[in-house]
Amino acid sequence: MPSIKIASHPFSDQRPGTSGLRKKVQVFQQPHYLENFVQATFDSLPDRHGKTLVLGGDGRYHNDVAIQTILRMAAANGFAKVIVGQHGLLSTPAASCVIRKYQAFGGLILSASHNPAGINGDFGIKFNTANGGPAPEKITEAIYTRSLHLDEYFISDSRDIDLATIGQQHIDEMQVAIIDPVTDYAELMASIFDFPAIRALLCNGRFQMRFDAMHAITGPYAHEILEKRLGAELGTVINGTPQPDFAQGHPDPNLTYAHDLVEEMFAENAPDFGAASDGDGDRNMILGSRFFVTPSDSLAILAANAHLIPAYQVGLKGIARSMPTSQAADRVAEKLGIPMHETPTGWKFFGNLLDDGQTTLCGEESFGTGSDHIREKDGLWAVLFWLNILAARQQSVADIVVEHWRKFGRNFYTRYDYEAIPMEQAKQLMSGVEARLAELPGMVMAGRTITYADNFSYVDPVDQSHTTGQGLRIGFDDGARLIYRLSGTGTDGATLRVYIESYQTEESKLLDDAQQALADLIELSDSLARITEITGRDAPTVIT
Ligand code: G16
Repeated sequence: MPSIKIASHPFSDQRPGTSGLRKKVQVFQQPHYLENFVQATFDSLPDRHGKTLVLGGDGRYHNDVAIQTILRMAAANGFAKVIVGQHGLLSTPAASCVIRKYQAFGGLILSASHNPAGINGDFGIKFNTANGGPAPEKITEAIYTRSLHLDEYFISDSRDIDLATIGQQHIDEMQVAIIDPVTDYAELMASIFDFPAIRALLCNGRFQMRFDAMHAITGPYAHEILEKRLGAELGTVINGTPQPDFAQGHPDPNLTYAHDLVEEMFAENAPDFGAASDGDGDRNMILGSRFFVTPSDSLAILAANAHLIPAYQVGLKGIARSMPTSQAADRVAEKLGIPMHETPTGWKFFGNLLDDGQTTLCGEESFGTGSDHIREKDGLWAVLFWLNILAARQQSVADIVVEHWRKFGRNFYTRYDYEAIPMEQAKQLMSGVEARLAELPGMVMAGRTITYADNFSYVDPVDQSHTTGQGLRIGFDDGARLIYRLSGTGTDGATLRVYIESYQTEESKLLDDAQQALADLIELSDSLARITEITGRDAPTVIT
């Protein structure tokens, strides 16, 4: 079939955000909208000819249609081969794993992560480079610039490919390899962790675990790895069949949205260990019996226990965290005598540090943890890491966390999200705080002295790229911090995120409730930014 050139017109709203282009499904369904973004991406990659592309998504509504379109466009744009997950499925971490394993030129991942799906939900697409990680800003900006002028795209005139059958097919000259989406990833996990020890824990007749796949992509991965390869009892994985609308849920593994799991983990006779992952499988939430582990604490605890994991026994090269993530991991890095890196929000900022061997573990407060095994955060990897620690230490989750606090002190932490506020209000609020940054240092607020106040910027130590405007930080003399930031992943108005942290070493206060321990800072965060006054909201949409 010949490739054809289709006349189109530029779209003005195709600038990728924190993680690719995310929009309402209906936006993506506009004629030429997806095609324009894909062509803008291909045009930004002049050396793509004759190369291999990886393709897959989290199975959300529109995934199937978009996959076929992209396959035809890849054929018309000179790719020699596309490796695609069966049924068009690949979790984000699995896509990163496959890109690296088969030394592909890059990959397109179709997902809007934890955002709801379905015809009225969100869709998304992002490009990952040959290292398996999200494209850096110089590429995403080039894609955006190209999209502003693009008025034609190239697509093969061929029919849809049968994506149900594993094996080789062709579109014109291009080879399409349909692979099992789980196998390569499962093998990678087995090479990192002590599977026999985890199997012994899961099969000891006492240990109970629950994993909530939230009707999204991690279901098949969790069934295969936890139940089949590691012998966990059938039923360990709940909500394990991916659905295009995620059963009308919100597949964000936090205390609000993972309610099935949270209910069970906080009931009498709760399982020993609970975990959940998100829409595309890169996030994780870790729970013990009636115990929640904050993502920031989780990163610190993984780092402090990494010597128990086969792949990390050689030692960690460094730890990296996004700026709003609590400073708990910094204390572990200090103790281990390894570098600690603070980056802007967005996994893409870890890529250079990982490629350059400057860090081994990375983490974000937004329920993301990962390592140099791939270049994306990785939900099931974090779950297996915890299982490996539990198998080695034979203690409860709560005991491990409390012991950690006794040794390192506790970083109390909470995040307040105000979702879907009008953009104008969000801008007014942020510029109001920004205007005060210069006068804040030296002032005493919430019983503490402010030592610095700035708008976070970052110079990448590897390529010296400079990123500015990454969140307003107010730091106090006792280690406490208040941070204001606008989300880069929302699709509805603006989402204001307020990150609140304090540091406590007094033994008698280590087990205090976080909301109470942070009450004075929470109050200050509202009055300082005039949140209630400007937005009219008297409570956040989500507290984590
Ligand atoms: C994405 C990025 C993460 C980031 C998160 C939250 O996660 O990959 O690095 O921390 O968004 O971003 P924001 O605060 O701007 O909404 P995911 O899981 O949505 O791909």
